[in-house]
Amino acid sequence: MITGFCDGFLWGGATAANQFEGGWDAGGKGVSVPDLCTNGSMKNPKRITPRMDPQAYYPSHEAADFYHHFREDIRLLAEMGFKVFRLSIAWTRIFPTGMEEEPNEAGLAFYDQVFDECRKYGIEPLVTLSHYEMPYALVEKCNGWEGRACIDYFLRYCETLFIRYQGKVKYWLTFNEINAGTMPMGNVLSLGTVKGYSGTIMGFPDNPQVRYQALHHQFLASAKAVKLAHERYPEFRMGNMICFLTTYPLTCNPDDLLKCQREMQMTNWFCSDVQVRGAYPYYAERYFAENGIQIQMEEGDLQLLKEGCVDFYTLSYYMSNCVSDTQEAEIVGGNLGGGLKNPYLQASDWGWQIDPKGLRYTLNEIYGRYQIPLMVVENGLGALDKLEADGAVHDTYRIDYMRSHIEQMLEAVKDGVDLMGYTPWGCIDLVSASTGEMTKRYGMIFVDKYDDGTGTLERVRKDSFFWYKKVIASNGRELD
Ligand code: BGP
Repeated sequence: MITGFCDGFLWGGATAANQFEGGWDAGGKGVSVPDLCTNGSMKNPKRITPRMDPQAYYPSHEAADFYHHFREDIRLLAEMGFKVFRLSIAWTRIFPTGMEEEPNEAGLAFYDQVFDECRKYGIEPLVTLSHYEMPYALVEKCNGWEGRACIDYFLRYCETLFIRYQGKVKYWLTFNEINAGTMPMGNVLSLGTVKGYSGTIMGFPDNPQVRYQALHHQFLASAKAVKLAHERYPEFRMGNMICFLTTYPLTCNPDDLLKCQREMQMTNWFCSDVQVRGAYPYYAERYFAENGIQIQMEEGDLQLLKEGCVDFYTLSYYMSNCVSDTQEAEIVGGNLGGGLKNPYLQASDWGWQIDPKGLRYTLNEIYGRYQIPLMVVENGLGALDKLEADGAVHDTYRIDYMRSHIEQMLEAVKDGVDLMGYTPWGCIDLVSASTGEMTKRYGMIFVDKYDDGTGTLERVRKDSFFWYKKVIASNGRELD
């Protein structure tokens, strides 16, 4: 029986360009969808504006300013003992409108420096090609991913990155949380199907036909990128990325169980069935028919999906929810979508239900279905941290959260799951994707930056920094 994390387990942390980098117009960078998203909160949802509103505050513009702090930040990650650093490349830094023939050299040079800095400390970069940030010019041109033309624009971008960084990057993820496209929130976050829209990100008039068509184009783009990598760069390892929203039936009434199964299928399994198995799953046909969805395909599309299957499966896991077809229950919030309250679980300050054992269950379910290596590339607790007068941040609640999830990952490993690594979210404080807040902090490193844009941007090691350092040094054996 396996008794611990494998040698070479990839311990690290995760970020995304639009929430972390800042420098939104530096070095020739173009405007992306999140650059037009204002700040918000749980009560006041953030808005997207088709043009910059001089009265509004746009948190991505400076974010945590990794753009100007990357050397210091990577040094701190190295001090924690990181083996891997998950980051995304901003498409608009490389192709400002997404449509140029030639890439922007200043953007490419920036990531050269970042990867060189990682390598200096023996940190393996794990690069997300697209993390919630479509070039806004492509929204205007073809309503984001609804336009089939995006596939070729994206491929040119991927090819440019593969050529440039082939000696520096081995692990790639195609689309962050691609299953966001199965939910209305996906319109703004991942699909860019918001041409001309001005309003809150929740208030967007959803059209499932458009969403699933756009998602089909993302599937093809992902498959093409994977196929290209496999053909030309056999040393690359290509992964998908799913926002895993673990769902339980609220009761043992068979109607609740069937509802739960349907939700698990279309929310969690649908996209990875396409990306791992290379074909639309059987249950999608009925869902499409009953929801008036007809996906337009061209000859060769289905073949391409077969030829672009990923090598490993990655997920974000923060919480679980219940569903019921038979009973009313309190509604709780959550990542991309909420659900019903589980009486056995506690929730975070933002209402996300904390469920470490659900992670063990989830990893077993995924591995049982696909039997390819897995990696948890996001997990963590968004919390209100306090910088004390003595300069410390005592985030014991975060340590408790992480410890309990790592313990359950270890149980999953003992169960026989092939787990490659763990990159908790927002290892350095950054902007929240759902609310645009800075106060919703995930990091083990505090960034002196606040919701109104003030702050010195100074970096401070939290208590969790020292704890996680010990965890990594002991390969997950010392969790106290
Ligand atoms: C995931 C996203 C991340 C990240 C995280 C936490 O859905 O991939 O970009 O932000 O959730 O969510 P939030 O920032 O809304 O707390």
